Amino acid sequence: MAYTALILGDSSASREKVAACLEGTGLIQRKLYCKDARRAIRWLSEYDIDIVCCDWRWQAREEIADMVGVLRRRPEWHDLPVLLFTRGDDRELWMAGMEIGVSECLPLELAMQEHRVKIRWHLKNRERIQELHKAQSQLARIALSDSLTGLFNRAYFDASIGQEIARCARRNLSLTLLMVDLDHFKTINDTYGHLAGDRALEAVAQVLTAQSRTSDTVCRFGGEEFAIILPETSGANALVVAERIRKKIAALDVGFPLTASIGVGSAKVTNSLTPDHLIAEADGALYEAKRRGRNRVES
Ligand code: GH3
Ligand code: MG
Ligand code: MG
Ligand code: MG
Repeated sequence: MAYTALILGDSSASREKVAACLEGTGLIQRKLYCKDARRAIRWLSEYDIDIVCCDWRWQAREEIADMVGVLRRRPEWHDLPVLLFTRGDDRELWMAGMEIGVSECLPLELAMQEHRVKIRWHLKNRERIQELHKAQSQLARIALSDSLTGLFNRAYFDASIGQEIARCARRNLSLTLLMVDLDHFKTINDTYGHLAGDRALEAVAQVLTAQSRTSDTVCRFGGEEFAIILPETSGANALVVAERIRKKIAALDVGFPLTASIGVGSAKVTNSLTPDHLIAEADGALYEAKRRGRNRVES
């Protein structure tokens, strides 16, 4: 593996010394140099940097402390190795460095073999942490999505409806919830089989995703019921969206006729609005759509 290092030092002599140290490890392929911490932060956001190496002098401590503080507060840099190179093994200086969040303090004069071992450990450690993060976000995604349709699942819906209500309440906005329920789906399963039913659910999910905005949250609420949260959307605008969805579902070719009924629940959001309130409103409208013959939108 070849890594990129960012070398921070306020004189070219000090930067050269640090560079020579890194050179000797044989691990670093690319080196970027900079003189001040502000530029270091800019370069960290522009380049793919694996390790930061600073020349630590007591005079530069505040600047370095600020930079490390910024790095440790940002998730993307939280685990970035930051090494401080010092002249001699000044334990006081090292403790100060570790206190502000640096990964390791090394004397510039240390034997190259030891530098190499320590630097490699930090680079590998970061890779391990990044792999864990990746696995963690994959698990989170699985936990919150529906495996058949790829839509968000009920758990995600429950978490986000409350958040959306709070957000819209702060800004005094409208919020709409669409409840989409497929018509006579039990008969469809009984007639064409559950696998054909599953394919229909997938096709409907695609319609819902295609017809909604990125700010909308499309969820599989349960079985053959879907919920769409439309933030900052009035009931009148949502009716247009719902009608478009209804038509697109009816126009799908899944091998048999397929229609949906849609209930629209809308509210100008206040702090007293609860998720149950909005769900009950959309459910009531959905019930009305079913009662009036299905393949309809009601609000
Ligand atoms: P209505 O028009 O009143 O909504 O009638 P319906 O038959 O759709 O209503 P009901 O709620 O009685 O039936 C829903 C059916 O959806 C029953 C269940 O077998 C089916 N279903 C739920 N989840 C799935 C699924 O994951 N795959 C398949 N194929 N069918 C499902
Ligand atoms: Mg149902
Ligand atoms: Mg149904
Ligand atoms: Mg039913």
